[in-house]
Amino acid sequence: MLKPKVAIVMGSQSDWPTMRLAAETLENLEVEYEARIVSAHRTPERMVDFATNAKAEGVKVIIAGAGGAAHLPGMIAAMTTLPVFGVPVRSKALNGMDSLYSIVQMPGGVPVGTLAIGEPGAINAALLAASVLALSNDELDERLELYRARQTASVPQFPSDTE
Ligand code: RP5
Repeated sequence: MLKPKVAIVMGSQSDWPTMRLAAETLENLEVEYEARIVSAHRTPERMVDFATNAKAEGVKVIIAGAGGAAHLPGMIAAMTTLPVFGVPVRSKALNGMDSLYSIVQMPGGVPVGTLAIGEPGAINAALLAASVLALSNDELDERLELYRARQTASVPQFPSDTE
């Protein structure tokens, strides 16, 4: 059976409060996704199985979130040519700087599109995934245009003293 076109994977249940923002963003854009826990360290065989089969199963974009020694996005990217967007989850010890550095500095040849640390990164990973899919989906492209238009309309022209 074909999987949804976007796969959201994360290293731990503890990443879900962050990665849920990616899921919610995709839901708002009516993009089907599947979210699952795949750990590079604790479930390496699950990771290999996921990364090596994703393309054949119909996945078009992978969003991978992890924190700390965050090898997950890079390891997945090593095993597939699908676009991989990495979300550095904010860690307790180093506030996500470790996650960011673990994901962003891939050697030339194995790309991971690295997003911002934490929730903004999760939201933007979903928007990027939607942008990729919208290249061949006009209706989704219109929903993305609408998302941007609403965002623009929500910004007041002048600051207010009342929050
Ligand atoms: C990483 O270790 C996960 O991506 C998570 O961000 C971090 C901590 O995991 P837990 O100890 O909370 O399961 O693999």
